Amino acid sequence: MSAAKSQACAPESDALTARPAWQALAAHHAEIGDAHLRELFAADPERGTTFTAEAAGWFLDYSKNRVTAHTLELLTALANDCGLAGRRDAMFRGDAINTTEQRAVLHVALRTPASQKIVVDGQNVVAEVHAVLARMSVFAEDVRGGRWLGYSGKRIRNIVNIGIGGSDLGPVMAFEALRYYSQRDLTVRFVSNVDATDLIEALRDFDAAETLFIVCSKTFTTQETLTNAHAARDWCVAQLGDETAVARHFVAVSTNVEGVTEFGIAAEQMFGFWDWVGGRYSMDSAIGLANMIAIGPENFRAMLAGFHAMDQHFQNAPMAHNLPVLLALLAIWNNNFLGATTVAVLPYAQYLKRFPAYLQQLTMESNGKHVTRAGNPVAIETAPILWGEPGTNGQHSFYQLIHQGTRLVPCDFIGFCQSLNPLRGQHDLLTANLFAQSQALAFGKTADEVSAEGISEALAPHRVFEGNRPSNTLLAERLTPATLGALVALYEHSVFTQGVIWDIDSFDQWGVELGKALAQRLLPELTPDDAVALAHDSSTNALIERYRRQRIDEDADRLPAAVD
Ligand code: G6Q
Repeated sequence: MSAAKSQACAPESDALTARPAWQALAAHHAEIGDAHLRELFAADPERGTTFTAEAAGWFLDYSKNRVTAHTLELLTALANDCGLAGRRDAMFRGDAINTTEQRAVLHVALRTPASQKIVVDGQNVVAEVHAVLARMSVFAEDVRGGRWLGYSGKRIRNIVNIGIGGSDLGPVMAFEALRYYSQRDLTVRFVSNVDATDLIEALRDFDAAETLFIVCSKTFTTQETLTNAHAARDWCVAQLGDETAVARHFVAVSTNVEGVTEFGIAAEQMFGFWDWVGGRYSMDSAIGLANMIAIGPENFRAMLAGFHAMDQHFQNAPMAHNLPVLLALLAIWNNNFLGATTVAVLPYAQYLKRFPAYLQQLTMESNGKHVTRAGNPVAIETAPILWGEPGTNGQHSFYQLIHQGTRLVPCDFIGFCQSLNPLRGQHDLLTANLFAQSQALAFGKTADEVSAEGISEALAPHRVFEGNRPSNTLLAERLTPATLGALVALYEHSVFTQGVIWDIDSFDQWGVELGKALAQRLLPELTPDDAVALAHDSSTNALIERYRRQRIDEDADRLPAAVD
Protein backbone atom coordinates (compact mmCIF):
# COMPACT_ATOMS: atom_id res chain seq x y z
CA MET A 1 0.00 0.00 0.00
CA SER A 2 1.28 3.46 -0.82
CA ALA A 3 2.31 5.98 1.83
CA ALA A 4 -0.47 8.27 0.70
CA LYS A 5 -3.10 5.62 1.06
CA SER A 6 -1.81 4.31 4.41
CA GLN A 7 -2.55 7.75 5.91
CA ALA A 8 -6.22 7.56 5.01
CA CYS A 9 -8.29 7.35 8.17
CA ALA A 10 -11.55 5.98 6.80
CA PRO A 11 -11.71 2.29 5.89
CA GLU A 12 -10.64 1.68 2.32
CA SER A 13 -13.32 1.20 -0.24
CA ASP A 14 -13.26 -2.37 -1.44
CA ALA A 15 -15.99 -1.89 -4.02
CA LEU A 16 -13.64 -2.23 -6.98
CA THR A 17 -11.40 -5.01 -5.71
CA ALA A 18 -14.42 -6.96 -4.46
CA ARG A 19 -15.92 -7.11 -7.94
CA PRO A 20 -15.81 -10.64 -9.37
CA ALA A 21 -14.38 -9.14 -12.57
CA TRP A 22 -11.45 -7.70 -10.59
CA GLN A 23 -10.92 -10.93 -8.69
CA ALA A 24 -10.93 -12.88 -11.94
CA LEU A 25 -8.15 -10.60 -13.16
CA ALA A 26 -6.20 -11.08 -9.94
CA ALA A 27 -6.47 -14.86 -10.31
CA HIS A 28 -5.49 -14.62 -13.97
CA HIS A 29 -2.49 -12.50 -13.01
CA ALA A 30 -1.37 -15.17 -10.57
CA GLU A 31 -1.47 -17.62 -13.47
CA ILE A 32 0.21 -15.65 -16.24
CA GLY A 33 1.92 -12.79 -14.41
CA ASP A 34 5.37 -14.24 -15.02
CA ALA A 35 4.87 -15.17 -18.67
CA HIS A 36 7.63 -13.66 -20.78
CA LEU A 37 6.88 -11.81 -23.99
CA ARG A 38 9.34 -14.19 -25.67
CA GLU A 39 6.99 -17.06 -24.77
CA LEU A 40 3.84 -15.18 -25.71
CA PHE A 41 5.23 -14.35 -29.15
CA ALA A 42 6.56 -17.89 -29.64
CA ALA A 43 3.15 -19.33 -28.76
CA ASP A 44 1.30 -17.18 -31.30
CA PRO A 45 3.10 -16.30 -34.53
CA GLU A 46 0.22 -13.98 -35.51
CA ARG A 47 0.42 -11.93 -32.32
CA GLY A 48 2.15 -8.99 -33.99
CA THR A 49 -0.75 -8.54 -36.38
CA THR A 50 -3.71 -9.60 -34.24
CA PHE A 51 -2.94 -7.55 -31.15
CA THR A 52 -3.49 -4.35 -33.09
CA ALA A 53 -6.28 -1.87 -33.73
CA GLU A 54 -6.73 1.14 -35.98
CA ALA A 55 -8.86 4.30 -35.97
CA ALA A 56 -8.86 7.96 -36.99
CA GLY A 57 -5.49 7.69 -38.70
CA TRP A 58 -3.77 5.87 -35.83
CA PHE A 59 -2.54 2.30 -35.76
CA LEU A 60 -1.98 0.77 -32.32
CA ASP A 61 0.27 -2.24 -31.87
CA TYR A 62 -0.24 -3.49 -28.32
CA SER A 63 1.25 -6.92 -28.90
CA LYS A 64 4.30 -6.13 -26.76
CA ASN A 65 2.19 -6.01 -23.59
CA ARG A 66 2.23 -8.87 -21.10
CA VAL A 67 -1.32 -9.92 -21.91
CA THR A 68 -3.12 -12.76 -23.63
CA ALA A 69 -6.42 -12.62 -25.46
CA HIS A 70 -8.01 -13.86 -22.23
CA THR A 71 -6.45 -10.99 -20.24
CA LEU A 72 -8.16 -8.59 -22.60
CA GLU A 73 -11.48 -10.39 -22.26
CA LEU A 74 -11.25 -10.13 -18.48
CA LEU A 75 -10.26 -6.45 -18.63
CA THR A 76 -13.15 -5.76 -20.98
CA ALA A 77 -15.50 -7.56 -18.59
CA LEU A 78 -14.22 -5.28 -15.81
CA ALA A 79 -14.88 -2.17 -17.90
CA ASN A 80 -18.40 -3.39 -18.63
CA ASP A 81 -18.96 -4.23 -15.00
CA CYS A 82 -17.87 -0.70 -14.02
CA GLY A 83 -20.50 0.71 -16.38
CA LEU A 84 -18.11 2.23 -18.93
CA ALA A 85 -20.66 2.48 -21.75
CA GLY A 86 -23.22 4.22 -19.54
CA ARG A 87 -20.68 6.65 -18.10
CA ARG A 88 -19.35 7.42 -21.59
CA ASP A 89 -22.85 8.09 -22.87
CA ALA A 90 -23.54 10.33 -19.88
CA MET A 91 -20.45 12.39 -20.73
CA PHE A 92 -21.42 12.77 -24.38
CA ARG A 93 -24.99 13.64 -23.37
CA GLY A 94 -23.85 16.48 -21.14
CA ASP A 95 -24.78 15.03 -17.74
CA ALA A 96 -23.03 16.66 -14.78
CA ILE A 97 -20.47 13.85 -14.45
CA ASN A 98 -17.97 16.13 -12.68
CA THR A 99 -19.83 15.53 -9.45
CA THR A 100 -17.66 17.49 -7.03
CA GLU A 101 -18.17 20.62 -9.11
CA GLN A 102 -21.63 19.70 -10.40
CA ARG A 103 -20.61 20.30 -14.01
CA ALA A 104 -21.08 18.70 -17.36
CA VAL A 105 -17.87 17.56 -19.05
CA LEU A 106 -18.35 18.37 -22.67
CA HIS A 107 -15.03 18.91 -24.38
CA VAL A 108 -16.43 16.57 -27.04
CA ALA A 109 -18.90 19.34 -27.96
CA LEU A 110 -15.95 21.54 -28.96
CA ARG A 111 -15.40 19.34 -32.00
CA THR A 112 -18.93 18.25 -32.78
CA PRO A 113 -20.03 19.24 -36.29
CA ALA A 114 -22.45 22.17 -36.53
CA SER A 115 -25.15 19.88 -37.92
CA GLN A 116 -25.46 18.08 -34.56
CA LYS A 117 -27.01 19.15 -31.27
CA ILE A 118 -26.04 18.73 -27.63
CA VAL A 119 -28.46 20.45 -25.29
CA VAL A 120 -27.32 21.59 -21.85
CA ASP A 121 -29.67 23.63 -19.65
CA GLY A 122 -31.90 24.19 -22.65
CA GLN A 123 -29.08 25.54 -24.85
CA ASN A 124 -27.68 23.82 -27.92
CA VAL A 125 -24.03 24.14 -26.96
CA VAL A 126 -22.82 23.02 -30.41
CA ALA A 127 -24.31 26.15 -31.97
CA GLU A 128 -22.54 28.28 -29.34
CA VAL A 129 -19.25 26.51 -30.07
CA HIS A 130 -19.55 27.22 -33.78
CA ALA A 131 -20.45 30.86 -33.20
CA VAL A 132 -17.21 31.34 -31.25
CA LEU A 133 -15.23 29.38 -33.86
CA ALA A 134 -16.59 31.70 -36.55
CA ARG A 135 -15.49 34.80 -34.59
CA MET A 136 -12.08 33.27 -33.92
CA SER A 137 -11.67 32.49 -37.62
CA VAL A 138 -12.38 36.06 -38.69
CA PHE A 139 -9.98 37.42 -36.12
CA ALA A 140 -7.28 34.86 -36.96
CA GLU A 141 -7.54 35.66 -40.67
CA ASP A 142 -7.35 39.40 -39.94
CA VAL A 143 -4.16 38.96 -37.96
CA ARG A 144 -2.64 36.53 -40.48
CA GLY A 145 -3.56 38.76 -43.39
CA GLY A 146 -2.19 41.93 -41.77
CA ARG A 147 -5.62 43.53 -41.55
CA TRP A 148 -5.61 43.69 -37.75
CA LEU A 149 -3.21 46.54 -37.10
CA GLY A 150 -1.53 47.65 -33.92
CA TYR A 151 -2.13 51.03 -32.30
CA SER A 152 0.44 52.81 -34.44
CA GLY A 153 -0.81 51.20 -37.65
CA LYS A 154 1.86 48.52 -37.84
CA ARG A 155 1.08 44.97 -38.79
CA ILE A 156 1.07 42.36 -35.97
CA ARG A 157 4.14 40.15 -36.22
CA ASN A 158 4.32 38.72 -32.69
CA ILE A 159 1.74 36.80 -30.70
CA VAL A 160 2.23 36.26 -26.96
CA ASN A 161 -0.11 33.80 -25.25
CA ILE A 162 -0.34 34.46 -21.52
CA GLY A 163 -1.91 31.59 -19.57
CA ILE A 164 -0.95 28.74 -17.27
CA GLY A 165 -1.86 25.09 -16.72
CA GLY A 166 -4.66 24.13 -19.06
CA SER A 167 -4.53 27.60 -20.59
CA ASP A 168 -0.91 27.05 -21.63
CA LEU A 169 0.10 23.41 -21.90
CA GLY A 170 -2.38 22.44 -24.62
CA PRO A 171 -1.85 25.55 -26.76
CA VAL A 172 1.93 25.37 -26.56
CA MET A 173 1.98 21.63 -27.24
CA ALA A 174 -0.31 22.04 -30.27
CA PHE A 175 1.62 25.03 -31.57
CA GLU A 176 4.90 23.10 -31.41
CA ALA A 177 3.28 19.99 -32.89
CA LEU A 178 1.83 21.92 -35.83
CA ARG A 179 4.63 24.43 -36.29
CA TYR A 180 5.22 22.95 -39.76
CA TYR A 181 1.80 24.32 -40.79
CA SER A 182 2.31 27.73 -39.19
CA GLN A 183 2.59 31.07 -40.94
CA ARG A 184 6.28 31.76 -40.65
CA ASP A 185 6.21 35.54 -40.61
CA LEU A 186 4.41 35.42 -37.25
CA THR A 187 6.40 34.68 -34.10
CA VAL A 188 4.33 32.97 -31.40
CA ARG A 189 5.52 32.67 -27.81
CA PHE A 190 3.90 31.36 -24.64
CA VAL A 191 4.32 32.89 -21.20
CA SER A 192 3.06 30.96 -18.19
CA ASN A 193 5.37 31.20 -15.21
CA VAL A 194 4.94 33.93 -12.62
CA ASP A 195 8.73 34.05 -12.60
CA ALA A 196 9.15 37.37 -14.44
CA THR A 197 11.97 35.81 -16.42
CA ASP A 198 9.40 34.04 -18.55
CA LEU A 199 7.75 37.26 -19.67
CA ILE A 200 10.94 39.29 -19.89
CA GLU A 201 12.69 36.73 -22.07
CA ALA A 202 9.59 36.41 -24.27
CA LEU A 203 9.43 40.16 -24.87
CA ARG A 204 13.15 40.84 -25.08
CA ASP A 205 13.34 41.34 -28.86
CA PHE A 206 9.71 42.36 -29.48
CA ASP A 207 8.39 45.74 -30.49
CA ALA A 208 5.10 46.46 -28.68
CA ALA A 209 3.75 48.13 -31.82
CA GLU A 210 3.82 44.73 -33.57
CA THR A 211 2.81 42.54 -30.61
CA LEU A 212 -0.57 41.04 -29.79
CA PHE A 213 -1.20 39.54 -26.34
CA ILE A 214 -3.78 36.80 -25.90
CA VAL A 215 -4.66 36.54 -22.22
CA CYS A 216 -6.03 33.05 -21.72
CA SER A 217 -7.74 32.34 -18.44
CA LYS A 218 -10.97 30.47 -17.95
CA THR A 219 -11.60 32.12 -14.58
CA PHE A 220 -9.65 35.34 -15.21
CA THR A 221 -8.65 35.20 -11.56
CA THR A 222 -5.47 33.14 -11.84
CA GLN A 223 -2.71 34.98 -10.02
CA GLU A 224 0.14 34.06 -12.37
CA THR A 225 -1.75 34.95 -15.53
CA LEU A 226 -3.15 38.23 -14.24
CA THR A 227 0.24 39.27 -12.86
CA ASN A 228 1.91 38.60 -16.22
CA ALA A 229 -0.96 40.24 -18.12
CA HIS A 230 -0.69 43.42 -16.02
CA ALA A 231 3.09 43.54 -16.50
CA ALA A 232 2.64 43.05 -20.25
CA ARG A 233 0.01 45.78 -20.32
CA ASP A 234 2.38 48.19 -18.53
CA TRP A 235 5.14 47.32 -21.00
CA CYS A 236 2.85 47.90 -23.93
CA VAL A 237 1.48 51.22 -22.63
CA ALA A 238 4.98 52.43 -21.70
CA GLN A 239 6.27 51.68 -25.21
CA LEU A 240 3.29 53.06 -27.09
CA GLY A 241 2.67 55.96 -24.74
CA ASP A 242 -1.10 55.64 -24.59
CA GLU A 243 -3.53 53.61 -22.46
CA THR A 244 -5.90 53.24 -25.40
CA ALA A 245 -3.26 51.17 -27.21
CA VAL A 246 -4.41 48.22 -25.08
CA ALA A 247 -7.49 47.84 -27.29
CA ARG A 248 -5.36 46.99 -30.35
CA HIS A 249 -2.83 44.82 -28.54
CA PHE A 250 -4.83 42.69 -26.09
CA VAL A 251 -7.54 40.10 -26.55
CA ALA A 252 -8.80 37.65 -23.96
CA VAL A 253 -10.06 34.10 -23.89
CA SER A 254 -12.20 33.46 -20.85
CA THR A 255 -15.56 32.56 -19.34
CA ASN A 256 -15.45 35.65 -17.11
CA VAL A 257 -16.57 38.72 -19.05
CA GLU A 258 -16.60 40.97 -15.94
CA GLY A 259 -13.01 40.10 -15.10
CA VAL A 260 -11.93 40.70 -18.67
CA THR A 261 -13.58 44.10 -18.97
CA GLU A 262 -12.28 45.12 -15.55
CA PHE A 263 -8.77 44.35 -16.83
CA GLY A 264 -9.41 46.74 -19.71
CA ILE A 265 -10.19 44.38 -22.57
CA ALA A 266 -13.53 45.12 -24.20
CA ALA A 267 -16.11 42.32 -24.30
CA GLU A 268 -15.98 42.36 -28.13
CA GLN A 269 -12.33 41.36 -27.86
CA MET A 270 -13.05 38.39 -25.66
CA PHE A 271 -13.52 34.91 -27.07
CA GLY A 272 -15.65 32.86 -24.74
CA PHE A 273 -15.98 29.29 -23.66
CA TRP A 274 -17.97 27.52 -20.98
CA ASP A 275 -17.68 26.04 -17.52
CA TRP A 276 -18.23 22.58 -19.01
CA VAL A 277 -14.78 22.75 -20.62
CA GLY A 278 -12.10 21.74 -18.12
CA GLY A 279 -8.83 23.66 -18.39
CA ARG A 280 -6.79 20.62 -19.40
CA TYR A 281 -9.46 19.70 -21.95
CA SER A 282 -9.59 23.15 -23.54
CA MET A 283 -6.93 23.29 -26.26
CA ASP A 284 -9.63 22.84 -28.91
CA SER A 285 -11.74 25.72 -27.54
CA ALA A 286 -10.94 29.43 -27.96
CA ILE A 287 -7.99 28.69 -25.66
CA GLY A 288 -6.37 27.50 -28.89
CA LEU A 289 -6.66 30.94 -30.49
CA ALA A 290 -2.87 31.46 -30.72
CA ASN A 291 -2.63 28.14 -32.48
CA MET A 292 -5.46 29.04 -34.85
CA ILE A 293 -3.69 32.29 -35.74
CA ALA A 294 -0.48 30.35 -36.34
CA ILE A 295 -1.86 27.51 -38.49
CA GLY A 296 -5.00 29.17 -39.86
CA PRO A 297 -8.68 28.39 -39.32
CA GLU A 298 -8.76 25.65 -41.94
CA ASN A 299 -6.01 23.66 -40.27
CA PHE A 300 -7.58 24.32 -36.87
CA ARG A 301 -10.86 22.86 -38.13
CA ALA A 302 -8.99 19.88 -39.55
CA MET A 303 -7.59 19.32 -36.06
CA LEU A 304 -11.13 19.45 -34.63
CA ALA A 305 -12.23 16.91 -37.23
CA GLY A 306 -9.44 14.60 -36.06
CA PHE A 307 -10.63 14.94 -32.46
CA HIS A 308 -14.18 14.20 -33.59
CA ALA A 309 -13.16 11.12 -35.57
CA MET A 310 -11.62 9.66 -32.41
CA ASP A 311 -14.66 10.71 -30.35
CA GLN A 312 -16.91 8.80 -32.71
CA HIS A 313 -14.65 5.78 -32.64
CA PHE A 314 -14.68 5.86 -28.81
CA GLN A 315 -18.46 6.06 -28.82
CA ASN A 316 -19.15 3.42 -31.42
CA ALA A 317 -16.36 0.88 -31.82
CA PRO A 318 -16.63 -2.43 -29.99
CA MET A 319 -14.40 -2.50 -26.94
CA ALA A 320 -12.05 -5.09 -28.41
CA HIS A 321 -11.17 -2.68 -31.24
CA ASN A 322 -11.59 0.57 -29.40
CA LEU A 323 -8.25 2.39 -29.17
CA PRO A 324 -8.93 4.55 -26.11
CA VAL A 325 -10.48 1.60 -24.28
CA LEU A 326 -7.58 -0.69 -25.17
CA LEU A 327 -5.02 1.88 -24.10
CA ALA A 328 -6.86 2.35 -20.80
CA LEU A 329 -7.29 -1.36 -20.10
CA LEU A 330 -3.62 -2.04 -20.77
CA ALA A 331 -2.72 0.87 -18.48
CA ILE A 332 -4.91 -0.61 -15.73
CA TRP A 333 -3.25 -4.01 -16.19
CA ASN A 334 0.26 -2.57 -16.08
CA ASN A 335 -0.49 -0.34 -13.11
CA ASN A 336 -2.83 -2.35 -10.92
CA PHE A 337 -1.76 -5.91 -11.71
CA LEU A 338 1.88 -5.70 -12.84
CA GLY A 339 2.62 -2.94 -10.31
CA ALA A 340 4.09 -0.31 -12.66
CA THR A 341 4.10 3.03 -10.86
CA THR A 342 5.16 5.08 -13.83
CA VAL A 343 4.67 5.29 -17.58
CA ALA A 344 6.90 6.86 -20.23
CA VAL A 345 5.56 8.53 -23.37
CA LEU A 346 8.22 8.63 -26.04
CA PRO A 347 7.33 10.45 -29.26
CA TYR A 348 9.77 9.82 -32.09
CA ALA A 349 8.89 13.22 -33.54
CA GLN A 350 10.62 16.43 -32.57
CA TYR A 351 7.42 18.36 -33.25
CA LEU A 352 5.83 16.43 -30.34
CA LYS A 353 8.46 17.61 -27.89
CA ARG A 354 5.85 19.15 -25.55
CA PHE A 355 3.45 16.22 -25.79
CA PRO A 356 4.69 14.42 -22.65
CA ALA A 357 4.39 17.66 -20.61
CA TYR A 358 0.87 18.14 -21.92
CA LEU A 359 -0.04 14.55 -21.07
CA GLN A 360 1.36 14.94 -17.59
CA GLN A 361 -1.35 17.41 -16.76
CA LEU A 362 -4.04 15.53 -18.65
CA THR A 363 -3.37 12.25 -16.90
CA MET A 364 -1.99 13.23 -13.51
CA GLU A 365 -4.35 16.12 -12.76
CA SER A 366 -7.30 14.09 -13.99
CA ASN A 367 -6.58 10.80 -12.31
CA GLY A 368 -4.21 11.65 -9.46
CA LYS A 369 -7.01 11.10 -6.94
CA HIS A 370 -7.14 9.28 -3.60
CA VAL A 371 -10.87 8.97 -3.06
CA THR A 372 -13.73 7.55 -5.09
CA ARG A 373 -16.59 9.67 -6.39
CA ALA A 374 -18.43 8.89 -3.17
CA GLY A 375 -15.46 10.17 -1.12
CA ASN A 376 -14.17 6.81 0.10
CA PRO A 377 -10.43 6.10 -0.03
CA VAL A 378 -9.52 4.11 -3.11
CA ALA A 379 -8.22 0.61 -2.54
CA ILE A 380 -5.88 0.59 -5.53
CA GLU A 381 -3.23 2.81 -7.08
CA THR A 382 -4.66 5.48 -9.37
CA ALA A 383 -2.76 7.49 -12.01
CA PRO A 384 0.85 6.45 -12.54
CA ILE A 385 3.56 9.10 -12.88
CA LEU A 386 3.82 10.03 -16.54
CA TRP A 387 6.96 11.43 -18.08
CA GLY A 388 8.87 11.35 -21.33
CA GLU A 389 11.00 13.05 -23.93
CA PRO A 390 11.25 12.73 -27.66
CA GLY A 391 13.29 9.90 -29.12
CA THR A 392 16.06 9.52 -29.98
CA ASN A 393 17.23 12.06 -27.37
CA GLY A 394 15.91 10.03 -24.43
CA GLN A 395 17.89 7.00 -25.58
CA HIS A 396 21.08 8.81 -24.62
CA SER A 397 19.69 9.71 -21.25
CA PHE A 398 17.17 7.71 -19.20
CA TYR A 399 16.54 4.63 -21.35
CA GLN A 400 19.21 2.77 -19.37
CA LEU A 401 16.76 2.63 -16.45
CA ILE A 402 13.92 1.49 -18.68
CA HIS A 403 16.01 -1.35 -20.10
CA GLN A 404 17.99 -2.53 -17.10
CA GLY A 405 16.72 -0.70 -14.01
CA THR A 406 14.72 -2.36 -11.27
CA ARG A 407 11.41 -0.63 -12.08
CA LEU A 408 8.88 -1.66 -14.64
CA VAL A 409 8.27 1.32 -16.94
CA PRO A 410 5.61 0.65 -19.59
CA CYS A 411 6.25 2.86 -22.62
CA ASP A 412 4.08 4.41 -25.29
CA PHE A 413 6.12 4.88 -28.45
CA ILE A 414 4.64 7.33 -30.96
CA GLY A 415 5.87 7.65 -34.53
CA PHE A 416 5.03 8.58 -38.11
CA CYS A 417 5.71 6.74 -41.36
CA GLN A 418 6.39 9.96 -43.25
CA SER A 419 8.46 12.93 -42.28
CA LEU A 420 7.21 16.44 -42.95
CA ASN A 421 10.71 17.62 -43.70
CA PRO A 422 13.48 16.75 -46.13
CA LEU A 423 16.49 14.58 -45.25
CA ARG A 424 14.20 11.53 -45.39
CA GLY A 425 17.10 9.19 -44.67
CA GLN A 426 17.16 10.64 -41.18
CA HIS A 427 13.52 9.71 -40.78
CA ASP A 428 14.39 6.08 -41.51
CA LEU A 429 17.11 6.31 -38.89
CA LEU A 430 14.65 7.78 -36.39
CA THR A 431 12.08 5.07 -37.09
CA ALA A 432 14.63 2.26 -36.94
CA ASN A 433 15.46 3.47 -33.45
CA LEU A 434 11.79 3.54 -32.44
CA PHE A 435 11.17 -0.04 -33.57
CA ALA A 436 14.47 -1.22 -32.09
CA GLN A 437 13.68 0.15 -28.65
CA SER A 438 10.34 -1.60 -28.30
CA GLN A 439 11.95 -4.79 -29.62
CA ALA A 440 14.81 -4.60 -27.12
CA LEU A 441 12.44 -3.86 -24.25
CA ALA A 442 10.20 -6.80 -25.09
CA PHE A 443 12.72 -9.48 -25.97
CA GLY A 444 15.91 -8.36 -24.25
CA LYS A 445 19.08 -10.38 -24.53
CA THR A 446 19.52 -13.63 -22.65
CA ALA A 447 22.59 -14.88 -20.80
CA ASP A 448 23.07 -17.47 -23.55
CA GLU A 449 23.02 -14.80 -26.24
CA VAL A 450 25.49 -12.76 -24.26
CA SER A 451 27.88 -15.62 -23.78
CA ALA A 452 27.58 -16.61 -27.45
CA GLU A 453 29.02 -13.18 -28.20
CA GLY A 454 32.11 -14.11 -26.22
CA ILE A 455 31.37 -11.77 -23.32
CA SER A 456 33.27 -12.76 -20.19
CA GLU A 457 31.42 -14.31 -17.26
CA ALA A 458 32.30 -11.32 -15.11
CA LEU A 459 30.72 -8.88 -17.52
CA ALA A 460 27.80 -11.06 -18.58
CA PRO A 461 25.39 -9.93 -15.80
CA HIS A 462 25.89 -6.34 -16.92
CA ARG A 463 25.21 -7.21 -20.52
CA VAL A 464 22.02 -9.22 -20.01
CA PHE A 465 18.70 -7.52 -20.80
CA GLU A 466 15.88 -9.40 -19.13
CA GLY A 467 13.29 -7.92 -21.53
CA ASN A 468 9.59 -8.51 -20.85
CA ARG A 469 9.08 -4.76 -20.53
CA PRO A 470 5.73 -3.75 -22.00
CA SER A 471 5.13 -1.10 -24.60
CA ASN A 472 2.54 0.20 -27.04
CA THR A 473 3.46 1.54 -30.45
CA LEU A 474 1.24 4.19 -32.00
CA LEU A 475 1.90 4.89 -35.67
CA ALA A 476 0.28 7.34 -38.06
CA GLU A 477 1.07 8.11 -41.67
CA ARG A 478 2.15 11.68 -40.97
CA LEU A 479 1.74 14.40 -38.39
CA THR A 480 -1.19 16.52 -39.54
CA PRO A 481 -3.67 18.71 -37.65
CA ALA A 482 -6.14 15.80 -37.87
CA THR A 483 -3.75 13.15 -36.55
CA LEU A 484 -2.78 15.46 -33.70
CA GLY A 485 -6.45 16.00 -32.79
CA ALA A 486 -7.12 12.27 -32.89
CA LEU A 487 -4.06 11.55 -30.75
CA VAL A 488 -5.12 14.00 -28.05
CA ALA A 489 -8.68 12.64 -28.05
CA LEU A 490 -7.26 9.12 -27.79
CA TYR A 491 -5.48 9.98 -24.55
CA GLU A 492 -8.41 12.06 -23.24
CA HIS A 493 -10.73 9.09 -23.56
CA SER A 494 -8.17 6.67 -22.18
CA VAL A 495 -7.88 8.88 -19.09
CA PHE A 496 -11.67 8.96 -18.82
CA THR A 497 -11.92 5.16 -19.11
CA GLN A 498 -9.33 4.60 -16.39
CA GLY A 499 -11.18 7.07 -14.16
CA VAL A 500 -14.44 5.16 -14.70
CA ILE A 501 -12.81 1.89 -13.66
CA TRP A 502 -11.27 3.46 -10.56
CA ASP A 503 -14.58 5.23 -9.86
CA ILE A 504 -12.92 8.62 -9.37
CA ASP A 505 -13.82 12.12 -10.56
CA SER A 506 -11.33 12.72 -13.39
CA PHE A 507 -12.50 16.28 -13.93
CA ASP A 508 -11.85 18.14 -10.70
CA GLN A 509 -8.46 19.23 -9.30
CA TRP A 510 -8.88 20.11 -5.64
CA GLY A 511 -5.30 19.06 -5.00
CA VAL A 512 -3.97 22.29 -6.46
CA GLU A 513 -5.85 24.48 -3.99
CA LEU A 514 -3.94 24.11 -0.71
CA GLY A 515 -0.57 25.29 -2.06
CA LYS A 516 -2.26 28.27 -3.74
CA ALA A 517 -3.96 29.33 -0.49
CA LEU A 518 -0.77 28.98 1.53
CA ALA A 519 1.17 31.07 -1.02
CA GLN A 520 -1.42 33.84 -0.65
CA ARG A 521 -0.85 33.80 3.11
CA LEU A 522 2.94 33.69 2.83
CA LEU A 523 3.35 36.47 0.28
CA PRO A 524 3.08 39.45 2.66
CA GLU A 525 5.44 37.75 5.09
CA LEU A 526 8.35 37.74 2.68
CA THR A 527 9.11 41.42 3.30
CA PRO A 528 11.43 41.95 6.28
CA ASP A 529 9.49 44.86 7.75
CA ASP A 530 6.64 42.56 8.78
CA ALA A 531 6.68 43.01 12.55
CA VAL A 532 4.41 40.06 13.24
CA ALA A 533 6.27 36.98 14.41
CA LEU A 534 6.26 34.11 11.96
CA ALA A 535 3.93 31.39 13.14
CA HIS A 536 4.58 28.54 10.72
CA ASP A 537 6.44 25.30 11.29
CA SER A 538 10.14 25.74 12.06
CA SER A 539 11.24 24.83 8.53
CA THR A 540 8.97 27.35 6.80
CA ASN A 541 9.85 30.06 9.37
CA ALA A 542 13.57 29.54 8.79
CA LEU A 543 13.19 29.58 4.99
CA ILE A 544 11.24 32.83 5.13
CA GLU A 545 13.82 34.41 7.41
CA ARG A 546 16.67 33.41 5.12
CA TYR A 547 14.79 34.75 2.10
CA ARG A 548 14.09 38.05 3.90
CA ARG A 549 17.79 38.51 4.65
CA GLN A 550 18.86 37.83 1.08
CA ARG A 551 16.12 39.33 -1.07
CA ILE A 552 16.81 42.59 -2.89
CA ASP A 553 14.47 45.24 -1.64
CA GLU A 554 14.29 47.68 -4.44
CA ASP A 555 11.48 49.04 -6.51
CA ALA A 556 11.90 47.13 -9.72
CA ASP A 557 8.29 46.12 -9.99
CA ARG A 558 7.73 47.42 -13.49
CA LEU A 559 9.04 46.00 -16.69
CA PRO A 560 11.26 48.60 -18.33
CA ALA A 561 9.68 49.88 -21.53
CA ALA A 562 12.56 48.52 -23.55
CA VAL A 563 13.94 45.19 -22.44
CA ASP A 564 17.41 44.69 -23.78
C1 G6Q B 1 -6.87 22.42 -15.61
C2 G6Q B 1 -6.79 23.19 -14.39
C3 G6Q B 1 -5.74 24.27 -14.37
C4 G6Q B 1 -6.15 25.57 -15.03
C5 G6Q B 1 -5.15 26.67 -14.66
C6 G6Q B 1 -5.47 27.98 -15.32
O1 G6Q B 1 -7.65 21.55 -15.83
O2 G6Q B 1 -8.04 23.65 -14.06
O3 G6Q B 1 -4.52 23.86 -14.93
O4 G6Q B 1 -6.23 25.40 -16.42
O5 G6Q B 1 -5.12 26.81 -13.28
O6 G6Q B 1 -6.72 28.41 -14.96
P1 G6Q B 1 -7.40 29.61 -15.70
O7 G6Q B 1 -7.58 29.22 -17.13
O8 G6Q B 1 -8.70 29.83 -15.00
O9 G6Q B 1 -6.46 30.77 -15.57
